Amino acid sequence: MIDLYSWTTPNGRKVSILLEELGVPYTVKPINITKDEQFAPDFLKISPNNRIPAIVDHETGVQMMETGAIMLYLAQKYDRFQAKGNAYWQMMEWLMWQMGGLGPMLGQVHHFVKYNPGKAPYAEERYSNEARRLYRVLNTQLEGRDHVVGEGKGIYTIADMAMWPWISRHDFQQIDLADFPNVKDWYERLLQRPAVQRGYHVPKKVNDIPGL
Ligand SMILES: N[C@@H](CCC(=O)N[C@@H](CS)C(=O)NCC(=O)O)C(=O)O
Repeated sequence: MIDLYSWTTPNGRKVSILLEELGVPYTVKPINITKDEQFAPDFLKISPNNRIPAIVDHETGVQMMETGAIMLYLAQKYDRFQAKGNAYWQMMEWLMWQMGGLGPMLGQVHHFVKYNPGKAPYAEERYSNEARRLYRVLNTQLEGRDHVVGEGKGIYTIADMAMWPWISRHDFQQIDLADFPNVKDWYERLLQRPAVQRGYHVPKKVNDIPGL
């Protein structure tokens, strides 16, 4: 059995969506980051960076923080939602792009534009421009494809699951998905998946899923 320590955020939802897609049993341990529960000593033993999500896999003894690592671990453990051959490295490429670019930059947009507007105009402009640039990159990658990686139409991998919860907050980022039609189609395609919908509402439902 896997314990998932998480909260209702894009990073948390990446892993709950993957666990729902895998259909494996897991127990959710809510860590309310609005109440600083991520700093509790017991949680720090699992996630020394005091961030959610984290997992403990009681079957293997593995405990981990960092979504990129957690998703690779789970994809490898169950041998699902990972590309093979050269496409494996393409999956790594886009997973790293999400971890180092899309997630952190959109996170900055949420911080400055959504939650602290007017306090730092330069930061608002810089991160909003960067967000639009990243949406353009993703839109180009999705041209003619159903998924971010793989040959032809592509295959559904952890790279898609890592990006989708960030794109689900396009309203926070003041992004109109109509400006990025390939991203919009991809977003709506994944939105129809029952596992994505279930994973979004972990550890609890706080709002309707945008676009549903
Ligand atoms: N690189 C980390 C980022 C995790 C992260 O930033 N989590 C946020 C929620 S989305 C958090 O726990 N924030 C609590 C805090 O800032 O103290 C990952 O991918 O797991």
